Amino acid sequence: MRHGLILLSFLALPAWAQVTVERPWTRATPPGAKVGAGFMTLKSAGVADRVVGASSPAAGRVEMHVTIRDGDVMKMREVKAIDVPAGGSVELKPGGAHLMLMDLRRTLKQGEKVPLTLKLEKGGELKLELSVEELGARQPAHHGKH
Ligand SMILES: [Cu+2]
Repeated sequence: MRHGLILLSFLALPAWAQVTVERPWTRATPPGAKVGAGFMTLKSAGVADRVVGASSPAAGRVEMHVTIRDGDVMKMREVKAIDVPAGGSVELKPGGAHLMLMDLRRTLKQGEKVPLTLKLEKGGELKLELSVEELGARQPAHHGKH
């Protein structure tokens, strides 16, 4: 009897377990930096979903950005959602879509982990950790104040 109950609770995985995250990472920031970026690959084994928000204790707020080419200049624009296709994946990477950690509360140091929560339209909250990699130069120009 007891054995049966344990089995049942194990099978009752929430439906949102469909979206998974691979290799979430960010870059170390120079002292005093106010913004950082978050990258990862989002995969859906089932239905399509969308990232509709994100937050981190390390940042005042987290925005979702896409990178667009404007002549010779790469610019970032905030978007309301990032789509994860059904049975497919979307890669957040330098020069493409990414998360933007705004109003950083501290310096991000190489080797540490930064907690981050993604809010999925269907899947609810997904908690993960960005591994902080070395300060890289491959950073597109920012628009406006950041
Ligand atoms: Cu950005």
